[in-house]
Amino acid sequence: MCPFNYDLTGKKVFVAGHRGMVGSAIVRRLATEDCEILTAERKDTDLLNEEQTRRWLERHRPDTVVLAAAKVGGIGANNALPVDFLCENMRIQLNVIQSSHAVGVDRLLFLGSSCIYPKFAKQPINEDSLLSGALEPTNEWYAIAKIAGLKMCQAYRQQFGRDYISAMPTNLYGPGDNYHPEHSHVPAALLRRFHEAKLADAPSVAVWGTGTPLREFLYVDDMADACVFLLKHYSEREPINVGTGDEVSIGQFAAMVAEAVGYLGKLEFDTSKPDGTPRKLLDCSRLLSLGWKPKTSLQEGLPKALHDFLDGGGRHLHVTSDAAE
Ligand code: GFB
Repeated sequence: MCPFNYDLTGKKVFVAGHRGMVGSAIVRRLATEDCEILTAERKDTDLLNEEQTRRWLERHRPDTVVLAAAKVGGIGANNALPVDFLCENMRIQLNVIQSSHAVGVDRLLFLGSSCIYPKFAKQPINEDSLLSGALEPTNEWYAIAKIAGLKMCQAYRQQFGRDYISAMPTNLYGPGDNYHPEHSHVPAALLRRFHEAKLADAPSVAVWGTGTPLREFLYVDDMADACVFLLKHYSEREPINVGTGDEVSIGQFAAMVAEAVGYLGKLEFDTSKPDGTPRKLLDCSRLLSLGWKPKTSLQEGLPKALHDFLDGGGRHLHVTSDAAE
């Protein structure tokens, strides 16, 4: 159980990236706490702009910052846009973390990604395997930026005593996802593609890669719950993994999505597309030992994600970024 306790009561909590899948889930979750939630609209405050970020933080002076703003996307987007993934993420992190320190924010939660760990890390992946081997090439740009972000948190802790912490989520899915056909992550991509194939009565549908890679999927509202838990109970230099402990092959996952959608055609693996990392199951014993665990199984979460897709219609179809994961 956790000895550290941070009381959110009456605190001003800035959620950077509140329009993204993770940021919006964190706002939903924080709404159940007795705190004041602050958000900044991109049209007024662009977190890629240092001056605008600094001015916003000076004006609002939050007690706590959750950095959920990022350029995100699946394997296709990471491969196609390395400059965007590296530079935009580095810039957002620099602006938000530096300015938070400058205006006196003492507590900040940075959200990274399981792709920070080496491609062939020992499984399940422990936080200590950071920087112990080469990264997966399809997402090394994003991974390098996220590693820099968590290192910034550690550096501000070491040099200025700031209580800046980092959480590393596994692959996320759920309401507010990006349903872009090429740039999304696998859950949103397949929900959309299978739904469209069902409507078109298509005899078969493509699934990228060989179907053999293993992935762990966490429902985004569970991730948001973990973030609030960590804000309240975690105050260490080391990053902390957030996952479910369960993994499925992409082939099994595709079959589950097809079932949730009600698509009865054939799944065809397109091996001209990349598989990415073969396996990345997180070791979440550090988080479990503090007393947190996920609630939503894939069987429960996938229908909710499908509902969001059907409900949102075209709302998300052309969004390419702004959530962290
Ligand atoms: O979700 P995804 O892009 O993330 O792909 P990664 C996961 C697996 O699903 C890969 C396969 O093996 C893909 O080849 N897949 C099958 C598909 N069909 C599709 C499809 O239609 N779209 C997509 N996107 N994948 C990401 C990183 O890697 O993980 C990010 O690129 C981030 O930077 C995220 O770290 C958590 O797990 O491969």
